[in-house]
Amino acid sequence: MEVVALALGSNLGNRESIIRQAYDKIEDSCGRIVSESNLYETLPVGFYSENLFLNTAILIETQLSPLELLAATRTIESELGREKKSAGTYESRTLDIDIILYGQLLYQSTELTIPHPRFRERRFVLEPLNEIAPNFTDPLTGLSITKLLYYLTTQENI
Ligand code: PH2
Ligand code: MG
Ligand code: MG
Repeated sequence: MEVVALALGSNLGNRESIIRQAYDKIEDSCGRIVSESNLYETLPVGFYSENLFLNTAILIETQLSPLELLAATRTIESELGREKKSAGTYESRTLDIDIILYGQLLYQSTELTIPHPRFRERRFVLEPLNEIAPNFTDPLTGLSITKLLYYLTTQENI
């Protein structure tokens, strides 16, 4: 059993309802949700859209391996209306579920990197995660979520 941090984002459709439905499906196919952040409304980062995101973070306990978890979350994304993405660029989506941390595991393959390679630069991930797991350690840097958020904030103000 591992404790895993997932980040969810939606900027198309009934965002809150989609996220709540995703929670139900995650409990059915991935594992028990042990904690949920509030919903954060955020501007799209890395691409232009008029549709704001709702972002959240959750902690789950799972028996699934990283690749099994990736497959399960991809299935939930497509069940909740996510369409195949065009290569290379970000676009609006009904639901994105990203695996951020998987216990203290470092994992790399062609399909998946854990910890998520860009989460340390993303306020829309760190802020919700800091609400529910401030002391979760990033195994790559050895820093807590609170410290990563603090460093991101100081960087933004240079
Ligand atoms: N996800 C992205 C790219 N940009 N911006 C916000 N605000 N929230 C997201 O979840 C998000 C994003 C890639 O998955
Ligand atoms: Mg993402
Ligand atoms: Mg994703």
